[in-house]
Amino acid sequence: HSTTGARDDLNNPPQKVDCPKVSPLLQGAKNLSFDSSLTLNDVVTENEKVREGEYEPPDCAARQSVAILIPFRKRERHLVYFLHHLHPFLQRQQLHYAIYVINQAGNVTFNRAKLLNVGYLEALKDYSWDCFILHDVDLIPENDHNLYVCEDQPKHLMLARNSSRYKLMSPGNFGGVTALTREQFFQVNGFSNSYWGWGCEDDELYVRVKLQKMTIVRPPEDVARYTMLFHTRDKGNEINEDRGKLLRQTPQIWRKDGLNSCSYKTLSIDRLPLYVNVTVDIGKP
Ligand code: UDH
Repeated sequence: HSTTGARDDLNNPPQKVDCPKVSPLLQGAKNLSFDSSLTLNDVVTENEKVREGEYEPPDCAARQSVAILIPFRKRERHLVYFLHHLHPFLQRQQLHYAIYVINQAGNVTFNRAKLLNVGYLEALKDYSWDCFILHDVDLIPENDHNLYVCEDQPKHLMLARNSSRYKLMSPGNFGGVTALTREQFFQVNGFSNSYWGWGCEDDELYVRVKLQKMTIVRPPEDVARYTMLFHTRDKGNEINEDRGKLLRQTPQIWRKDGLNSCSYKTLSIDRLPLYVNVTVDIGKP
């Protein structure tokens, strides 16, 4: 494609050149701060270039279009910090991206995995995203060399947290923040919809990936570091006592329990300035 923008014809706008392989805007490791007086409105003001949760680099064509999917219920304070840090972080990486918050309606048991399936299906109605980042709201990346793009294999991005003194996660861990292409997530049939409450839905995705003979790629250990926002166990997300039994059934059930069986009712889609808020009734256990 063209590399000069000489002609500025409305019907034929100049094509942008590809963004460089390594963004010149990266800053490396950062000490993050969390100001308790920060409001969502402040973050909106900081991010005027974000429209309905979406952003594109102004001067170059992003190498990937990435949907960030956040499973969510009643973590408003965490979300303010998340948006405050993540929007500039993603912009420094010169990505075309949008943030989707998948908000579970009602008070029945939380289901992180099913919410992420819903996020994938709903986001694809907006745009044919190349890459999906499945992201807990309480994890904030500390180093912008931790690239929020997909690779030819599924990627695990959260390898160490301040809360565990940056001790490396075990190689079998696939939780917190992961990146799968549209095709990879489709190939494993997404997550199981059957994990109500806390635990093992991320291990189950790992098994699905392995059953497809895919491998897991990881960023360098020193960049895959996160600050975890403090919280206690949420009401409605108690430990799932069936998780071990369910996990052993993965080889038998993955084909019929996943994206292809994810039934839900979308209650609202609010295109807010900094994110798309999808409120969904996902049923009950
Ligand atoms: N989440 C919500 N609302 C909830 C439950 C979970 O938004 O009520 C989302 C949120 O994105 C969160 C993610 O699901 O980051 C994972 O849930 P979690 O943070 O509860 O899981 P984690 O393993 O913590 O981080 C488990 C309980 C830890 C208790 C710690 C006591 N020291």
